[in-house]
Amino acid sequence: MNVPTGAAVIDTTAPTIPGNLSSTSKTDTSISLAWSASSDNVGVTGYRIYRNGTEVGSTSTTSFKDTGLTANTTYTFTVKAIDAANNLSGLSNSLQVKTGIVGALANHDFESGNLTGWTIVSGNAFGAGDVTTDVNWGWGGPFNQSGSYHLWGYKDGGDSQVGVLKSETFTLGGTGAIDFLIGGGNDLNNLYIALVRASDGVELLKATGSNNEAYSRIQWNAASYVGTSCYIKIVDSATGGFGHLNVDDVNVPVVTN
Ligand SMILES: [Ca+2]
Ligand SMILES: [Ca+2]
Ligand SMILES: [Ca+2]
Repeated sequence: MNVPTGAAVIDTTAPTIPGNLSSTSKTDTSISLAWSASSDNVGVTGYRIYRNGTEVGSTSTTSFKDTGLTANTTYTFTVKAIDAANNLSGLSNSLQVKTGIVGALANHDFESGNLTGWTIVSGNAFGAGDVTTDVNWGWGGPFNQSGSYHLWGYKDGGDSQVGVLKSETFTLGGTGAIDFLIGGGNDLNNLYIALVRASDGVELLKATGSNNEAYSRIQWNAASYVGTSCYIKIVDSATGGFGHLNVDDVNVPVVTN
């Protein structure tokens, strides 16, 4: 290139149009987007993201999370690439995405009278025979369960059984506030309920009982995991005295379409 010394090279060539704009995940209040990179004669410096035609953010990467949205609402997204000389590409493909709504975990209160919505991962500590309407445990009471049915791990098989039960897999929504009733033995290593990240099985939050058959309510702040695919896991690896767990009314804000 023959450029006079001291003269600026003026770049007037815009980047190529970003391709394949798609949604990678969503909650009731956010939508995550991704697209394929643009190219440019000098270099792409970033991307501008438009929601319903209004710019809502920019990024130097090829993904963006739009937040603060309204549940159950359809939004239209487009993206443009930009270079160092502020040349803007044309608009990407237009993508319509509807935010989710927040619902309850399937059979979160065991009011079906069985383990519908839950999966026995291993063992027999938790079975349909443990879902009971009992209000007393035989030598005392009451449990103070929610509604009629609850999961009394001792009911069918006593303390000696071990096993693992899990809920459906869900995307955590709302504010990430989770609460549930728990009773039974106190052993955080062997008797616990956990919020588990589905992608790698990591237990994000855990709680155990307090050596009391009656229920206590536990509250978790899982705000930092909103948008994450998770499930609830209930574990009994204990076989001795108070080697069981009781669970009911597992309130989780779950994103549904
Ligand atoms: Ca350029
Ligand atoms: Ca119940
Ligand atoms: Ca047990």
